[in-house]
Amino acid sequence: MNPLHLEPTDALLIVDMQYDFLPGGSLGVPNGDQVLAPINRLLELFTQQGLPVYASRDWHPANHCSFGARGGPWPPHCVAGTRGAAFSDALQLPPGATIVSKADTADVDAYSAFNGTGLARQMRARGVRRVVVCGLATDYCVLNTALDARTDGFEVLIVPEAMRAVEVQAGDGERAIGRMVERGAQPVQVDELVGEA
Ligand code: VGL
Ligand code: ZN
Repeated sequence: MNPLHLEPTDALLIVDMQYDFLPGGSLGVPNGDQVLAPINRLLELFTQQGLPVYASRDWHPANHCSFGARGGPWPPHCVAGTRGAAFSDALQLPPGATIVSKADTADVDAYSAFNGTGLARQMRARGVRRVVVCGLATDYCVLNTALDARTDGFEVLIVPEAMRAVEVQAGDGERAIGRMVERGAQPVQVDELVGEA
């Protein structure tokens, strides 16, 4: 395997590891719990290296426009302050992690952690140039987050083993990975990532 050295300008961005997206949650992603172990390995690596960690969360009001009652495509999920909106306790977030709440007003949805959050500005202010993206779900929030990271000028590494897809249609996960790669995101395995050179 090709060792890929982390750099001081790297950041980890964990997308939406919340109970409602895990099996048993109101919008449970199939096998979503399988990403906890690889994400915790990424967390250990980034924390050891003193690199910044960002964790996004879907943080909807109870009357959010993406919910069926308002004509949206999804069951109610990740209502701010509820258990379903909490990060999984199995996710070993370090105390210094930056939490990024998104889609937190009733009439706007945002799949991307960069959409309406000021995240790009925050990252740039911290000197981040490359973002390692993982989490849930590959075909919605991970996809849009990785594409926005590219649009905002960041280099992007994606970690397929550390993401899972909703797959409203079979193949959506693989198609999403293809779209990210097409836009310059580079797939990597956790085992390939090693400490700063
Ligand atoms: C997501 C559907 C609705 C996600 C969020 O985190 O991928 N998917 N809201
Ligand atoms: Zn949502």
